[in-house]
Amino acid sequence: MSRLVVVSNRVAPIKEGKVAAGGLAVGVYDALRQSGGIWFGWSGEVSATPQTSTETVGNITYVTMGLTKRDYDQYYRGFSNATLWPIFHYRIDLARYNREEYEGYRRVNAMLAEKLKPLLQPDDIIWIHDYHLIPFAEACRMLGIRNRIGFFLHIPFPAPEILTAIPPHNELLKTFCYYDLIGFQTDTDRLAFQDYVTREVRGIIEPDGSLTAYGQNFRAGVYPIGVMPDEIQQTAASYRGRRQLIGRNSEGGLRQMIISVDRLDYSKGLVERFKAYETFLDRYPEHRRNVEFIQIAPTSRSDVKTYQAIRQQLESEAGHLNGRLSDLDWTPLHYLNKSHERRILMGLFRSADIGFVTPLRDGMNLVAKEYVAAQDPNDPGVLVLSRFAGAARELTSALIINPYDTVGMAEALDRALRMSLAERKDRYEHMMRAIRAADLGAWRDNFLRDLRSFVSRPKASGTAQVFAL
Ligand code: ADQ
Repeated sequence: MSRLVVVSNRVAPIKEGKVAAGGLAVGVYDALRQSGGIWFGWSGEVSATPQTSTETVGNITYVTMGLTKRDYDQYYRGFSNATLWPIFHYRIDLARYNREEYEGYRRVNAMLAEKLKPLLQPDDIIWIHDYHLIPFAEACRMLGIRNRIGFFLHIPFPAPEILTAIPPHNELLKTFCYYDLIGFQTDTDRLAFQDYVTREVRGIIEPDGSLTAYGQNFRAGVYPIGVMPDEIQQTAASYRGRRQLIGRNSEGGLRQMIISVDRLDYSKGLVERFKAYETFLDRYPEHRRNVEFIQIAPTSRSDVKTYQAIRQQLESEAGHLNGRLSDLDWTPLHYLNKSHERRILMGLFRSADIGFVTPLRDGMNLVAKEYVAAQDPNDPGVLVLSRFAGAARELTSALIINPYDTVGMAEALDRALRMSLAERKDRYEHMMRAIRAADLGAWRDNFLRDLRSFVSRPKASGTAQVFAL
């Protein structure tokens, strides 16, 4: 089997025997272990004289490099996280565009491709991950790299009208066409991409379903990322610290528990969620003192301005809610800015009566799947899930909410807390079937199978007219 070369913004080596980290890292690691290969990317270091480091463990070589402050500011903090991330999550209002940052983004992609080139063997398969690296294949092709290259977009692909807010959208989209295969989380994302290709740049859909644009022939498919349900179930069931966080109600019973776990990001809908919880306590006062909400949200990208603003806003919302409603023996909202061990998170998921997952926009949202997989099959909790998470396409038996509808979310919380065991089990079983059918192994295997088997059409096929603008 040909070697696999994975390129992602960050490289997450997993040590043998250690408890598995989050989904993506495990899927990539397993794929690399199967075929041997290289995991290549940024080390997370920023310095005046960036170093490259190489470490081989078993059949995987980890190659990481540092970035200069200028590269970091322009490529990572700038174009990736202040332009692409908000626009791809439909937040034009939070996006900024700066031409130097875009040039820095292109420059770092080209620099990474150059560093990768000498490490490649002719039949290596290259798998690129996420929005930081969209132009990577084009940079490789410019260097004469002819290997098969696939790309997986972990975040949503926006509707063309939103995407065109990025001034060099045409140039950026052109770089997508140098991949052999582009993977999306949902069909909505794939269709938005196809829409852009066919309408904005007049690319065409070939009879075999592949796309031709800018003189390139490539394929776009849907590969929803999944979790490892058995591993989660085991980890969750073995956690012994259950419910240590939760207080007791006036009758001495354990309070009901709602849990949310997210990176602290404006796309996750935390402000709307806090408001919905407050509305729920106001509209259904009978639940007061009988329920506690735990929100775990470690800070991320804290040097990007919009992330500092959302953090402040959440602290103020949480303070307001607890100040208004808490009692000496009851704190309605526990807002924790810490990262937690995976073992503890899965145990908390299992203990919680509701998984409250309400992003305004999310590529997939693995927390939704992890919450369901962690449940006790004999007494499962209820998933309350935003229609704007990719996961809502598969987890149709969750209570699906619209995160812009505060009262609707409050009603869903009330309904979930009152739901009969029979209905909870029905919904859980249905969701578990979906989770098993599209687990992490299926995501990895299906993508790599399609990438390995794709044969591009000859450039000037009889029916294909190419309109390269
Ligand atoms: P994220 O936006 O980071 O991922 P998500 O899919 O929920 O979002 O994945 C987060 C992962 O980190 C989960 O495995 C979760 O358990 C873990 N995690 C979150 N908070 C944690 C904490 N406090 N402590 C420890 N672990 C924590 C991006 C896209 C998503 C897409 C994924 C994978 O934005 O839409 O689902 O990639 O493709």
